[in-house]
Amino acid sequence: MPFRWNPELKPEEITPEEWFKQRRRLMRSAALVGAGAVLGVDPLAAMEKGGAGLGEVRPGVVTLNEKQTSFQDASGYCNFYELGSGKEDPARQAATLVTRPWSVWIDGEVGRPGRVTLEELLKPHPLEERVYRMRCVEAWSMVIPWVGFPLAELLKRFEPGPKARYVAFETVLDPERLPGQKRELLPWPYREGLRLDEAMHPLTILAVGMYGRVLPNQNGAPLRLVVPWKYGFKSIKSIVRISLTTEQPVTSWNAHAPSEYGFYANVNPAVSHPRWDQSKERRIGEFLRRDTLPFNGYGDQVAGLYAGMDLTRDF
Ligand SMILES: Nc1nc2c(c(=O)[nH]1)N[C@H]1C(S)=C(S)[C@@H](COP(=O)(O)O)O[C@H]1N2
Ligand SMILES: [Mo]
Repeated sequence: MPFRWNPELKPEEITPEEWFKQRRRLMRSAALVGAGAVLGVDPLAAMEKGGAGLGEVRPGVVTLNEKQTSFQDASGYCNFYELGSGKEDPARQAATLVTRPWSVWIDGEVGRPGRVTLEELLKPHPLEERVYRMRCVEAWSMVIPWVGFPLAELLKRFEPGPKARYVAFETVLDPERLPGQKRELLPWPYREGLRLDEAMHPLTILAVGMYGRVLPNQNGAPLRLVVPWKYGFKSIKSIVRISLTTEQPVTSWNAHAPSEYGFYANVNPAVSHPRWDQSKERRIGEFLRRDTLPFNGYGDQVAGLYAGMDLTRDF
């Protein structure tokens, strides 16, 4: 059963334009008084106000000595089919995605299933910055400083049961907020899945921000997955449901075109895609293409998860 947006969760009496104005005000006062003083140290408070900042963000354990993609490119060149299939559509249509109030269902094989508000979900988890390489199956890549926390920490809180083997994720299903869902581009809601050990891997994070600020809607606000050794489509946006399952979950791209998009979707220069060469990539903002690395360069950390598997078959 797909998770339908529950209309009983009354949106606050606040329109996207008001959000925007409020945010501008906040940014202006932040510039005058100093960000710390205005935004405070509570990331939730800052987010609730629609603030541009996230409050306190720790430097992450994972960083990269590579040039970061500009914020403008990372927030302007997006894949988010629910907000249009062109790369610039999501940024243009971002305001239709109202992200407050927001809650997430955690269900399936967990000891403590239930619905939690975004605020409750984030409260126990300190935010940190992680600079990750991201590689889209369309052969472009970016380097993005995400702000988030390990998915493993969240899953542990809800106590995965002994039968849990996979984690399934769903994006909000609401054609008013995500008008692309009025067209049959993909089976909606957008769904993704990971094996439990992939989900628990310390590189796998849930992001609520990037470049030190709250995630722009087009990048998957208010909560998205980031799995840096897999093709971009695994990093599902605007999550409203996380289910622990025994069976391998259905994923939207795999259901749409199984010969093109596998369940694993590990970045692999040796396995070609019918439409895009996976051996090279164009880093957004650069001219010359560069070689794509196995597991997107994270092989030392993650290759062990796939020991004994044939990755040309389980692509
Ligand atoms: N819900 C949802 N999540 C999604 C997508 C989408 O269309 N819908 N696109 C995916 C793809 S193909 C990529 S490459 C990344 C892009 O993330 P970005 O736009 O923040 O760079 O988001 C992924 N997550
Ligand atoms: Mo992608």
